[in-house]
Amino acid sequence: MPQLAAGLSAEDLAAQSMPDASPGKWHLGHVSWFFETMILAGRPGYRVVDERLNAVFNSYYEALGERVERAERGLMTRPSLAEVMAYRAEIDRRMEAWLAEGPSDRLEPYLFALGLHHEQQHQELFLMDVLNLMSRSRLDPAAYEAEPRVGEREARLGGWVSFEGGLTQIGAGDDGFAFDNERPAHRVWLEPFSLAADLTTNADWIEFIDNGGYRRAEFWLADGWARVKAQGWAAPLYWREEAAGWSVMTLTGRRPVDPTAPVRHVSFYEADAFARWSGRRLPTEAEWEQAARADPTAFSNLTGEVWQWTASAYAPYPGFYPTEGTAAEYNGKFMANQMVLRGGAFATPQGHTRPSYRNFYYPHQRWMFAGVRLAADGAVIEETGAHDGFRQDMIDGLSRRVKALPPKWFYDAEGSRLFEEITRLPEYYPTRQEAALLRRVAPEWAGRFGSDAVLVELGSGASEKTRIVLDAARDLAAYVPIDISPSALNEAADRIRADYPGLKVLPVVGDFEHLAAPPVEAGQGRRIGFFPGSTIGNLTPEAAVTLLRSAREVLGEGSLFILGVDLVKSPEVLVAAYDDALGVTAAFNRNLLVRANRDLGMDFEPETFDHVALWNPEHSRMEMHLKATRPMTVRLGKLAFRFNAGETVHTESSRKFDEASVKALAQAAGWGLEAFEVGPDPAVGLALLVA
Ligand code: SAH
Ligand code: AVI
Repeated sequence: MPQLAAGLSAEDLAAQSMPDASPGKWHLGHVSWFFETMILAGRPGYRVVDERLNAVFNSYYEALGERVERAERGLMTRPSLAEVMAYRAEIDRRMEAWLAEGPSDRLEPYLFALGLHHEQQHQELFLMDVLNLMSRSRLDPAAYEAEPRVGEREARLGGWVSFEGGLTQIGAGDDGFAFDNERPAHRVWLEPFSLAADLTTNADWIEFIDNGGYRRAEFWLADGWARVKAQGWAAPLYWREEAAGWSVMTLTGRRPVDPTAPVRHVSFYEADAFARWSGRRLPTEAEWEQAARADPTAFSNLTGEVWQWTASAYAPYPGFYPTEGTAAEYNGKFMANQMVLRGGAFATPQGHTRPSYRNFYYPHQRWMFAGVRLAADGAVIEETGAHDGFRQDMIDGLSRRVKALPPKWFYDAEGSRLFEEITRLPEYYPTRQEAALLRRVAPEWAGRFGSDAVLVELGSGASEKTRIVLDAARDLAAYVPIDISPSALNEAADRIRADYPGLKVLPVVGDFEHLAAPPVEAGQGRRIGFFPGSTIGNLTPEAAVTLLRSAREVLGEGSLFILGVDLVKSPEVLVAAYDDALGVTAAFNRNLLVRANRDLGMDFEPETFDHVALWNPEHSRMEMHLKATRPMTVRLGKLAFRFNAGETVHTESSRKFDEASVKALAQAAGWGLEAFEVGPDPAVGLALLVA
């Protein structure tokens, strides 16, 4: 074969047209042909429905005679769809008769199951091929209004899941249906490894592109680099760069690339280059299977989203033997030059896949629903960049139909300083009112702590209210303030150390939604949780229950918990507290954008966003929003987020409670409500909970 540019043959170049895809009606005929050929034709005296259709619907079976080559299938205008459907109806009729009669030998039941699984494979192929055809149209057609999916996409879990490795077993056992290539089950040795909890996203891929991923040969296998050059790969298949950013062809038409969605339509070569660029690698198929069997709930989208490339060549397992008879050509004869993919795609029929399932494609192919889950050697201690969480929340939050950001990102050094300024404003009553109420109840409640108790404060900020508790409980063993804002936390810890010399002060920088046990130096004394300021109201009701439940678990049986809540009151008083005359709360709100510009290199113009504070009676909460005063596009690297004039980002909710809602919250989280005290107007409440 003559060799062309970069070692690619004419055949390789022809692959840019689509020799792998078949017309829909071919799939329809072929799946019925399979039943006829594999089962019915084996019976003595059987007469085929139409001899000529054999060559049309035979996919790749050498033993079954002549056939139309795959790349030519699209050229056939006959048989017509009506003829194909008539053929299918006739095969269905004959198969029903076969079913009524029952199998005549040991192999037939397996071939029947194989035929059903084969048909499911073609259901997915059908969608792959339809999408490929659509991608070639200048009209950007859409086949569906909503993507046909086997189930909902699962939310990201974050981080890595580590496995010790050792001797394990992979492959399908004798029970249930499996393809011949999944057998026999056999032992393999695994070194310690980790697998990413989540699939690689489009945002990750855009970073790879922006970082020269498709231009830097050092990331690529030689064969892959030859493809990049010869076929001009610069992004996944179906992606197009437009003024507004990347778009992608989908079954629902051409759409903006969703940065939060798992990447699709990448070849093995691209997956491998991406992994090398990431400083990671692709998992072996044995690692993938072991992880999927041992800890399936530790991962998101193991199946139901994309097939995941592995680093394993598609080869026979030790002891492999092909299915007897004509179906011998089903899998085994492809065991060279292809790579294994594991998992399952959004378009894979329900129940079709299993942990031992081995999908396989050539390393350059991209039209299937294939993506990436990274792996690494040994245990991965999460060394996330300082701003990774903020970046991820920003991408997720601005990609939503109703834009929103978690309020925890308010608290950089400037945000913490602005919050302290808020607490001194005449309109912001909660801090003063809560401090006064705490002074009233603290002596009695501290009397229940016992000696050597450990005060664990969530979202401690400046630790000002803490002093009221410390003054009332002089025999505390330790104080453990937890806050996401390092500057506020450490400065407060220093001040408390200076003013309470006998007290062990053990600050923990962290997210109180991921609570860990107090440091061992705190000792074993009774744990007293302290969560003032109505910061619990900044969480969704579900997250509030989750946090209190995990606090109960971490603080342990017999612990106490002092919870501060703001109470429902007149909207005028509430709105004034969140929209003060001096504009400090507005500055606090806009500081989120200032922070995004500094930490993430974004290009918000904070002054073009209005501060909005409103009372939402339906959810019993104050809301803060930032409202775009004109249409604009904001960028995060190559990602672009569009704002219409008047569109808002919801930056904070502050839920307001009453005694009944506090009691319900405490009980849902497994705490008992021991006491509930309410101060004078504008009223706030303090609850004492017991584990
Ligand atoms: N407890 C103080 C401060 C309340 S302001 C008071 O009542 O006045 C809220 C505090 O919680 C801030 O210091 C902020 O940095 C912190 N915070 C907000 N979200 C957090 C999170 N997810 N994890 C840890 N700290 C958080
Ligand atoms: C920390 N948190 C309880 C405050 C609140 O009232 O929701 C934050 C705040 N937002 C605007 N002003 C103060």
